[in-house]
Amino acid sequence: MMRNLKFVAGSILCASLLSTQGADVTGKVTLKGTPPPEKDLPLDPACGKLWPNEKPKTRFYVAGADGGLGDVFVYLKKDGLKSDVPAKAALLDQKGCEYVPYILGLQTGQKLLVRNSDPVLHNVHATPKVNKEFNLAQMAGGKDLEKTFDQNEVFVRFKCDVHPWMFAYVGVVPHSYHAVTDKDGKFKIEGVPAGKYTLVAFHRKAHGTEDKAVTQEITVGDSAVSANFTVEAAAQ
Ligand SMILES: [Cu+2]
Repeated sequence: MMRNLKFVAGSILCASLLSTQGADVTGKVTLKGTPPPEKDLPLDPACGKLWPNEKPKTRFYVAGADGGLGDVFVYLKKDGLKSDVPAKAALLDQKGCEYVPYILGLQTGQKLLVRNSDPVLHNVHATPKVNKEFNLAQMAGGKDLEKTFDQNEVFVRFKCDVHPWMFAYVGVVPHSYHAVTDKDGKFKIEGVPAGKYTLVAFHRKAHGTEDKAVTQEITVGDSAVSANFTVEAAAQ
């Protein structure tokens, strides 16, 4: 009898968790057209030493073998859509005199750590249009910078004032329903509450500005939703 009661209680708990956890939105972004060839980064000698073999190139279009497009910022848009600020910080690293990742999603109010993993000095310079600008030197081995942004802004550009080829773009949105496509163009946004949303796929180089991003209307229920996009390479 006791065992049955426990089983029933467990089932009810599972059912309630399911209804509040929401569904996943997954999909793939495919590149159409041929982007211009990537250019070598004009590394200085100190940074060049960090790349003894293959030299790094620009990361304007990161396309996978079967046409998947990486570094696309995919996120939900809906008036008033909010979620709890994640306790986990997002990380923007500097490695090999590049920002890693190149495209990063962040929630308003969420902690962003900026790390220097290089044996050289960097100068972390955020150049937002809406949020507050900052410009901070970060020594080799220096401790992580901790920053937050309190306004929505896609994207906040990061540059380095020591190395003029270093850039990163941080998409700041008011909720955690965002993702960046991996090198094969795949994305997954987890735990979306039931409802109707606009799903946005924004590629910095192909679209230029957020208003030119591709979108689709989706309805999320209890089960996973799949949504695919095609992004056309910008005219050369
Ligand atoms: Cu730098």
